[in-house]
Amino acid sequence: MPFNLQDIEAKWKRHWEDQQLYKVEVEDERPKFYVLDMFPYPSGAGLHVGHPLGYIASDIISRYKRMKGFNVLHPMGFDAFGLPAEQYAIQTGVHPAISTEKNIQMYRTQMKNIGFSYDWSREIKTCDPDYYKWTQWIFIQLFKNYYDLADRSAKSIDELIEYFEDHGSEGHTAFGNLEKEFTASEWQSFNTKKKEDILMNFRLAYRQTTYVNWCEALGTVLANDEVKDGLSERGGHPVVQKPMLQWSLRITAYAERLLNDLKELDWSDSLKTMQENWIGRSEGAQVFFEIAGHDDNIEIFTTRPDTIFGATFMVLAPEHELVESITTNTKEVEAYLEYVKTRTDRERIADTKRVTGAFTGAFAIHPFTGKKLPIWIAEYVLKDYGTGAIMAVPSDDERDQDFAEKFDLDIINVVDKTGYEDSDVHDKVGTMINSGVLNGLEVEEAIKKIIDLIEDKGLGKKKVNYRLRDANFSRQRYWGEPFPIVYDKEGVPETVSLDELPVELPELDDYKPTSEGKSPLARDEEWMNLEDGKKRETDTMPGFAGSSWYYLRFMDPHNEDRFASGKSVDYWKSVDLYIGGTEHAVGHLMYARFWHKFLYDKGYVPTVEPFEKLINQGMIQGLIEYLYLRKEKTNGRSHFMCAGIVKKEGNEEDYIKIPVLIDYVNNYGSPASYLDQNSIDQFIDSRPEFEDAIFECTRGVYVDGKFEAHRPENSDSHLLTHSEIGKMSKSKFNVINPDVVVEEYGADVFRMYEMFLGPIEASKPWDTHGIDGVAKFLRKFIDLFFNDEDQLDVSGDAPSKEELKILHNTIHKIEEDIERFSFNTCVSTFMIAVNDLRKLNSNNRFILTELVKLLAPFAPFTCEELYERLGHDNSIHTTNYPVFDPSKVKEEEVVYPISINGKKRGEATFSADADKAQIENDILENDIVKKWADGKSVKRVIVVPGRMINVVIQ
Ligand code: ANZ
Repeated sequence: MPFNLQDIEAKWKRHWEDQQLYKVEVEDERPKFYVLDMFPYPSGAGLHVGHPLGYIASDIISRYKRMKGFNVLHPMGFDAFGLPAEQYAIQTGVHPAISTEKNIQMYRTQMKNIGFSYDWSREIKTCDPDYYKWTQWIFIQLFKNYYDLADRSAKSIDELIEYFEDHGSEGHTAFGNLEKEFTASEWQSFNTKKKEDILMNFRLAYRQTTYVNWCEALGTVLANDEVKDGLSERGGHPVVQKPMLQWSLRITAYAERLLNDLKELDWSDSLKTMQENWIGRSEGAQVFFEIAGHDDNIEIFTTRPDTIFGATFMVLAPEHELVESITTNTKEVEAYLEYVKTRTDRERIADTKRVTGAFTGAFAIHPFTGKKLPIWIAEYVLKDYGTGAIMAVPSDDERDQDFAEKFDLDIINVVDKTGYEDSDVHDKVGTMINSGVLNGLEVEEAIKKIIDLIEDKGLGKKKVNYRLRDANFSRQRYWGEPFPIVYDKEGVPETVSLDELPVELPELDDYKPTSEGKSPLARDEEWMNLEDGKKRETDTMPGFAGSSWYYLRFMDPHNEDRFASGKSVDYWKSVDLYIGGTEHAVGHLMYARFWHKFLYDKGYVPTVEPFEKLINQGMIQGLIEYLYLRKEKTNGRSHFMCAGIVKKEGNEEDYIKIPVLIDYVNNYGSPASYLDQNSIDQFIDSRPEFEDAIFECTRGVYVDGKFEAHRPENSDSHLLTHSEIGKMSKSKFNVINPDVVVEEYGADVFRMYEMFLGPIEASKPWDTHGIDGVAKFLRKFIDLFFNDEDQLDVSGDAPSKEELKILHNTIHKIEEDIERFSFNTCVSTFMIAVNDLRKLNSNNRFILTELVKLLAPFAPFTCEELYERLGHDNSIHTTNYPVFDPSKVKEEEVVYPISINGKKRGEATFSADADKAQIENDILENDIVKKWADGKSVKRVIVVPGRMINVVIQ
């Protein structure tokens, strides 16, 4: 081996950094290409081999585009605010900024080891005050704007104020809910607080009462996934839904545009569908039902107004604002409300089998029949969807049907589906019956007719509803962006002035939330209380704040006067290629699109979408080894059983599976599938709570650290585990650190191997069986350049036709495959090319120089070294990409299949540039044709050049 792969890495890493090879600037005359990875949260665990999969793909594209003459922006940064650092701080007292910085350093080193061509001069961290200054600035813009439905654009709230001054609320076109209309003179007479309360209904960043998961015992608000069955995941304490005033972002204003603009994006269909479902557009009607003996109406949203004659009762969400005023059945309702408090929205949606509810005692009046409909409250009606109230049609809605059956309510069939045998209750088909004026109509006609009637009678109107909810933007945590908001003595919020930005996070001694469920910032009185009795907002922003616009900051990361200069956003525009995991399909990608559209409306960015093309890399999975733990203890002891015993004799439901550590590093994908005495000791070390557990295997039992044989003593007794393929994660003990692989094989082998594992979008288990094959390929490639004494040995002769053909076929295939992001097939193409050149004993300088350029995006270290050894003093990564010449791969001869009367009878070879007329002529002299003609006449010859010849004989 002329050089060791690992030895050259340090040299080139330093060199690229010294030369600032990947640093870019705006260059107006050059075309740009912006390739972005979803930036990571720097956790203490570091990168595992799953993370770089997308990074390697994007790096290949970046290097390829650079060599194709593009000015490539390829940055990296860190999504650095978040819960783990805060929890670590609570446990250890180490400030999150310190632990985060340490983790970032580890990530940066790991990434540099893999040779990514990031422009590190643009690195950003969302927790950096210079960065979050602009996150706060965007929040202020959202606060100061509303969405105008007439213009379909964000507008300054001052314009709305002006409108109210002149016209009152009548005819306004702002997106939002107004509780009560007012005139211009009423508006003028309102005090500041009242005006602010009204404006809060329209601002794009606004405060409203939302429900949080409140755990009294832990004294904290919990995220949805920290709650299970009404209990905190940590500690199992009761969690209730508690109303709290919190900041929200009015993303719902953009629902329609977020949906429509999806069409133009080069994203996968599955990703688009996920976003469509999340936005959840439903067409239907809003209908008002009077309440007997009350002035108030119940407003419902239905997608099936045609079934209105089948409505036999009404259901309100338990949190509906009318519940209190209409309830006469107080005891039952109060008890039910207590129960609902323990249920998260997620559980309420998921538990379709749990049918619960309470009758309020009140009745609504059916707008067409005048019948009295009992009004119930039930958890299956959600407060935040539609209007939080429904007309229940048990004949055509499953949940309503279950409810009616359980509580013995009427069911009236209104849709006759006998003509539609294969249809089920969800299909909008059938003929209307028992439905007064609608009788005899088909469902689709009935929907149109009833909406007309509803509108004519002033009972409501046609309406489009979206499932999308406004985004809760407050967290009662420390490690996030402070809000740029202060409250005056009356509690009216105002934004801090721009020259006061950033509002920096203060240092604290204690990072726990306060006992009232406020953020720990509320403990820092000095920070919170300002002169004139004003107070700062003490909540912080959620994780998605900083990640909603980071791609813009990369365009101009050090700008102190603007989030990014106009010049830079006009040049870089939006991300051409974005690569990341599907876990961000709806959260991050939806919020970023929303912020981008808002900034577009305000003229800050020139494009309507942030990410033109998006690829979701698949997950690299790992083997997880599980021990089975019996749910019921044996004599008060935890009891682990051999997987084999459970599979054979046990009932899996009676066991809990506990992931255990397997020795991956030494075994590379062939883990021990059993635990011996030594491993059990290790397990107990890591999980001391199982110190006195019993470990039972087919051959005996381990108790108190000793093995007792059931059967004749057997020295290699062990506890069989059960293996499954699953997520690679620290908690599953199956994480493989790329550093280890890079150290053993070199970064280039690691890069190519990850690509070789399979299509970028597919999930695949980490399996190192093939890694030696890739290492061998790279060695063979290098060997083409050197003789047996490891000296460079390339021939300066003109390349032969065969060599040129191999080269240009390779250029063609690699280029085509890179353009369609098929990197695994690129690796195979390289392998084939090297084998073909070896067969020719080729060491041609020209061919090898071109080939090394083709390989450079994949194996940047090796190719840079080879290029230097070939005598170049510039970097290979800034040279021009080889150009495919079709004439070099043209076949000299073409073998044609000959068919006689449509049946293949033989073959004939013609020169590749023989024209049609010539072939038609020459084929008549062909022996096969002569034989089959056998004296008969040739009626017609059909030639498809390059493809086939058919001779018609009669
Ligand atoms: C009467 C009806 C009859 C309905 C029927 C459905 C079928 P999507 O498509 O999801 O928008 N609904 C409305 N608001 C609700 C809420 N807050 N919680 C739970 N359910 C709610 O579905 C809209 C339908 O879901 C509405 O149409 C309503 O039930 C219910 F044969 O009204 B329907």
